[in-house]
Amino acid sequence: MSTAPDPATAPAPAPAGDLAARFTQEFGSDPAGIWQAPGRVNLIGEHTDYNEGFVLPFAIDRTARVAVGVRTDSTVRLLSTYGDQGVVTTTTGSLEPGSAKGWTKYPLGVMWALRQRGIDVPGIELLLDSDVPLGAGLSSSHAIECAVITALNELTGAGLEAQDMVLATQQAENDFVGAPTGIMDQSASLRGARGHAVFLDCRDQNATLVPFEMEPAGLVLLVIDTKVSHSHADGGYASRRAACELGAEVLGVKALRDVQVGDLAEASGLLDEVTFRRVRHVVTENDRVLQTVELLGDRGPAAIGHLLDASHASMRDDFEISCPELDLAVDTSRAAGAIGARMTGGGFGGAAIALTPAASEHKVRDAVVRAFSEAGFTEPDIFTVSPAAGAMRIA
Ligand code: GAF
Repeated sequence: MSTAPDPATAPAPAPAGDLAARFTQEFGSDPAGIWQAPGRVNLIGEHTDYNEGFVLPFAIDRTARVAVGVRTDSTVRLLSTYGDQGVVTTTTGSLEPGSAKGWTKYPLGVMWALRQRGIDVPGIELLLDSDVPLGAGLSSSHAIECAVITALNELTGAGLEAQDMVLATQQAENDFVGAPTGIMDQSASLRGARGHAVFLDCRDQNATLVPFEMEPAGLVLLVIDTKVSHSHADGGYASRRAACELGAEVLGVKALRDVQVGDLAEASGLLDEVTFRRVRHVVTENDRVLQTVELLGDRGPAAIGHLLDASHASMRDDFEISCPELDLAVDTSRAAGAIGARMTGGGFGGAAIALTPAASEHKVRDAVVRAFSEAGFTEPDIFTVSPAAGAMRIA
C-alpha cells in the first residue's frame, strides 16, 4: 500500500452518501450497499495470537468503507479514493496468490479466500475509502479485508459467522498477501464494540468484551504514529514467528501458550539465548494480558499503566521488534505524564500508544513532537482513539 498518501493527514472519510454518489459516477450504477470496518489498536498482547495465547485489542473510531455493486459477469473493478492506481480490472477466475498489487491485494485476497471455501463470489465493482493510517500498525489492511468480507458475506448469502470470517481473512493475509499473521486484527475489527476491548483467547477464538472507557477515568489514549513504515510481509515478523515455533518444539508443547511464567527458569537451560528471550516475551506477555483484564475489571484503566510499560520493555529487549522512534515516543510520553505507554502492533515501525491523563494530553503531545525534532526524526502524527463498533453495513 505504499503508493497511496497517508489518510492520517487526509480529510475524514466521505459520508456514505458521498461515497455512493462517487460510486455511481465512476461505475454508472448505484452500489448495492456500503459497509465499514475499523482499524484496531492492540491494548496489550503482542505476538501472542499465533502462539495460541491471549490478546486485548479494540476497534478504533477510524474505518475503511467500501461501496460495492454486484455484476452479472465475473469482471471485478476496484477503485480507491486515495492513491494513484485508477480503476483496477480483473476477473474472479484469475485470482491467485501473487496476482494482485498494492491495496487491491486486500479485497482480492478476500474474494480468493471465499472462493477457496466454495462460495460463489460474483464479479463486483468496489470503491474504497479509508481514514485508517496506512503502515502505522493500526491494521489498515485488515480494516479493508473486514469491510469487504462483511459486504460479500451479505451479498452472496454465504451466512458465515464471525469466526469463519476471521479465518477467511487470515487465509487471505497468509496465502494471498503473503503476511504470516495471526487472528488478532480481524477479530478486533469484526467483533469490536463501542466502549469495549476484545479479550480473545486465540486457541479457541472465545471472545469476551471487556469494558474499556477512558473518559470516565479522566484519561485519553494517544496514538503516536512514528511514520516509520513497516510490512508484515517483510522478514522480521516471520522470523519472530519461526523462533516461537522453534521454542515450542524444543520445549515439547503444542504452542507457547502452554508455557507458564513459572516454567521459564527450566526453559532457559533448554533453549539458545535468543530463542529463550523470544519465548520469555510471549510467556510474560500472555500473563500481562490476563493481569490487564483483571485490573480493568477491578480498578479500571488507570491501574494498567505499569503493564503497558512492561510490555514495551519486553518487546524492545526480548522480542526486539521496537525501533528508536517507538522507544523515543514511549519514553518521552512517560516522562511528560503518560501513565503507561507501549508500541502497538507487529513492530519494526508503526505506532505507539500512551495512556495519558486528559489534563496532560497537550504536554505529552508537545514533548513528543519536540523530542522527535531534536532527534532528527520525521514529525509524528499524534491523535486520540476510542473503542468503537466493529464491522457493519452503514447504507
Ligand atoms: C500484526 C498481526 F497481523 C497480528 O496477527 C499480530 O500477530 C500482531 O502483528 C502482533 O501482535 O498486527
